[in-house]
Amino acid sequence: MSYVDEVLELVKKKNASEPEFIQAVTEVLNSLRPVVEANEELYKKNAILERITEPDRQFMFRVPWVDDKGQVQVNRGFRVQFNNAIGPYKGGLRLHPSVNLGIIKFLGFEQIFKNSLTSLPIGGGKGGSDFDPKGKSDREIMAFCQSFMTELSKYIGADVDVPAGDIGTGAREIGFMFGQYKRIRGTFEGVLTGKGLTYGGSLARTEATGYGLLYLTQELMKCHGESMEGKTVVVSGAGNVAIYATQKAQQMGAKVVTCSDSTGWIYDSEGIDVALLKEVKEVKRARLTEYAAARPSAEYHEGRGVWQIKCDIALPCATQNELLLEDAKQLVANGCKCVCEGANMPTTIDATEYLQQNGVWFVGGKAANAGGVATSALEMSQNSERLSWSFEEVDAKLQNIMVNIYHNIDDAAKRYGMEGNYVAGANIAGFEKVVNAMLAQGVC
Ligand code: NDP
Ligand code: 2IT
Repeated sequence: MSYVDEVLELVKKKNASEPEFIQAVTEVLNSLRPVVEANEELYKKNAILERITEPDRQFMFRVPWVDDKGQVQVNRGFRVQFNNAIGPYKGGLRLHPSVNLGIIKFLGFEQIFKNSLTSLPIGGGKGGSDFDPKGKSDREIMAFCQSFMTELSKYIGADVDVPAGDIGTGAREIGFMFGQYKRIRGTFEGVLTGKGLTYGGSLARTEATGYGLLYLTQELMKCHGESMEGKTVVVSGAGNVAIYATQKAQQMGAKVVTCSDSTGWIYDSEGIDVALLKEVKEVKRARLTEYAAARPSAEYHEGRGVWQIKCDIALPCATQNELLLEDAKQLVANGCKCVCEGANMPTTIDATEYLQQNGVWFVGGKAANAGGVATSALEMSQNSERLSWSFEEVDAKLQNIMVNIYHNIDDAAKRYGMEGNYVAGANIAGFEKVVNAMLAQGVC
């Protein structure tokens, strides 16, 4: 049995109740086969694959808080510190009822490779809670965030582990958590990214994941002799990533005709009105039915369905496993040329393979959505030098990073005879840097 297969079996056995983690590891290890085969003896002797698939440590803790009725509620908090070979642990905090250890581990594992691809010195980590922010008052959100940070503050620090936003965690939650960290630890430091602009946040961090996704997509199109101008784009999600992906795609001359949330989706034949979407989702925190009610060109549908809309480019920006094999078939049948992932692992493995086999240019989230964490690392740099850069400066760095990521993953795929397989290219390019650092640092 090959070394990759041995470790895959081990991971499946040791983490049998964590399907998303197994899915993420399977995708990565399968695509690393040529690299591992070329270095099998060295990697095996040093247990590189066993070490990279086992978190450095994982914290699980009780998060008690009091709701508006005076009732004590209890949630479960998580932080997984996966690998710090190339820098402090870095990754978001997800607040969603579906959160469990396996989900946080899959996200933390992916973060190792993504963060390596940014070319900046950040390791991989992730955290969150099964807390549901929907329908909670600002006071309840604050009570939860303060309790969550009371425990989390023991394990993080500006040079140790730097959390940020993810699903359900935006500027409001980061603000409450930062305040509590400062109060408990007594230090004003860059312990979180995605902070408000008046207390150490970076310009362009809010926009960075969505904008970065489009900078990479544009470069991919350009390298295939195409442009974004006049293209029809289908986006899923209606949160931070989806909103700024839609905005940038439209600035590039494309027409984005869909968005979706956890209850339904919108088809807007005139193109999504970003200002209205922001008002509905960022200000009112309401459902997409309110978007449809305010916009005559929009149709609202219950459930899921954006992938049935004819498009040139599809950008899944909501959550994991939201683009299935049947959706991939529909996209191919409708002539879709390109799929770039704004979300983490939104496409199932069989759907990914179907898209690749049918000539769709497919870039996975580790490369395509790396602009968010890259800009978080730029926020860390600004905090360290106690300076703030202009929007244009940060945005220019972000563009440069995303264009470089595209060329690095393209080159890595070519080096191993897999031209056009950007999934393999991203996993290989991300892995190479981490493995070199692990080997240099000895057994740890
Ligand atoms: P938000 O919470 O801002 O938005 C998430 C969106 O996805 C919402 O519209 C939400 O619907 C929808 N959604 C969430 N869960 C589900 C579900 N189970 N089924 C259907 N729809 C769902 O999160 P982000 O935009 O920040 O994150 C989106 C994705 O991008 C995630 O995979 C995240 O890990 C990834 N990502 C985020 C980065 C960032 O910087 N924020 C960076 C890199 C990746 P509703 O409005 O009803 O809640
Ligand atoms: O998945 C991700 O890369 C994020 N949620 C952003 C992490 C970060 O530290 O900015």
